This record gives sequence, structure tokens and C-alpha cells, in this order.
Amino acid sequence: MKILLVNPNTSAPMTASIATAAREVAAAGTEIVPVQPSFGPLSIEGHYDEAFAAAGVAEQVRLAAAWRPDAVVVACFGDPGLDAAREVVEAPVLGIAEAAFHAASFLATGFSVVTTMTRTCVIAERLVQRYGFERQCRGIHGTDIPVLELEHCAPATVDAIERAAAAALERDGSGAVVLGCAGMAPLCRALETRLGVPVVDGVAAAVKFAEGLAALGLRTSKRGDYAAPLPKRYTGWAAALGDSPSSGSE
Ligand code: 2AL
Repeated sequence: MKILLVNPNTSAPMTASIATAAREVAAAGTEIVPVQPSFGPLSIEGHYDEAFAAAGVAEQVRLAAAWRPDAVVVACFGDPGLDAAREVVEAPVLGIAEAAFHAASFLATGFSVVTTMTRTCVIAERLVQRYGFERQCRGIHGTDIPVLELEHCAPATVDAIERAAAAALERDGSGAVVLGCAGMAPLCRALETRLGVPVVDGVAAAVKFAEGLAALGLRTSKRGDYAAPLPKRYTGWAAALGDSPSSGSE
């Protein structure tokens, strides 16, 4: 099966490291197809960044609809453009925050999220509420590590995430850690060894859930709001993104 892996930011090194993390857990017959938007922010660290990232995800999923991926993974912890992507394809579409919350809730009664910039905590908090994980998510903790710093995997960065996660587990009384950025994916196993509790990377979790749903033949419901976007003309820089590939107009 072919999984479209969308990195919603435009950092090519991050797209590559997310693809490596996805391929490490993918089944032998799974092909990971990594893409990133043709425009938008190099990293997503706030609401403004996220607005453009969501459009970038919609762009990439729309382009990929032509080759009909078996599943789609949106690999940014804010799950930007997730609902839009679900309108564009029939394949299951998984966001890494939603996938990570589900995975962590199978492993512990309470989990703590450790993320990048403190200002992004509200984005994760709103997703926790939206997905209904208020009872399982015991805390969301910023480290103020910029997203692009994760490209280097410096030992000091890993140490800082470990310290923040250890403090979060203690303060929240939780049993598992959710990594709050796709850029943290390569650090998952090392952090799990050091912390001695389950550490969930949403990229890996989303890939495995995506494989499972696709293998079960389950598709996104086209009844109601996830139906294909209504065909219409888009204007300005988004002119090429209007109309739906599944509307029969192409
Ligand atoms: C993210 C992420 O996963 N990728 C990105 O650019 N920003 N989220 C985050 N909270 O740092």
C-alpha cells in the first residue's frame, strides 16, 4: 500500500527525517510517499503559520488524489488541514496529534504532552478538547525549543526534552509521554529508554493506524461534511486549488 506522508511545513530536512521515522515502522509492503507544501512556513509555531500550513496540506492532498493513496498522514502536531484533507480523498486521513492521543490512551490512564514552543501549547490544548481527550491528557508542556532546532538532534536538545518530560510525568502524575512535534520523531526510542515509560511519536502511531484502517478496507465517510468539496472557482494564488479532483471536472 502507498501512504501519502504530508509534512505541513516546508523544511526539506524535516520532511526527510519524518519519512525516515515513518519507514522505520512501516510494514514491508508499505511505501511511504513524503511531500511538503509548495508554499508556506519553514516551521509551524503559531496560529499564523498554521493557517498557511493548512492550505499547504490541502494543496498536497489534492495533488496526490490523482494517484489515489491508500492512506494519508498529516505530520504536524497541530493537525493542520486535517478536515480539509478528509474532504479531498476517500482514503483514511490521520493527523499525528489525534493518532498519538489515541495510542497513549491505550497505554496509560493519563499522558503528558511535551512540545516545542510554549505558545503552541494552546493549539494542542484545543485539539485535546476537540478530540475528547480531556480526561486522559493531564498536561501540555512547552520546552521553548524552536522546531527547526530539532533538525540537528543535538545532545543538549535531547537532554532538555528528557528533563521536561521527566518533570511533566512527575507533576501530572501521568504514565506516558506524547511527543508534541513531528520533528521529535527520531528521538522517540532514546527518550523512551531514558524515561522508562511509553513515549508516543504521532508519526509512527499515525502510520500504523493508517496501515490498519487501509488494510481493513475502511474509508473516510463521504456522507455529510467529509463529502468532496463543492466544485467552485478559486481566485488569486489559490486559483489552481479550486474545484475538486473528484468532482469530475478534470
Ligand atoms: C510542529 C510540528 O509538528 N511541525 C512543525 O513545524 N510544528 N508542531 C509543534 N508543536 O512544534
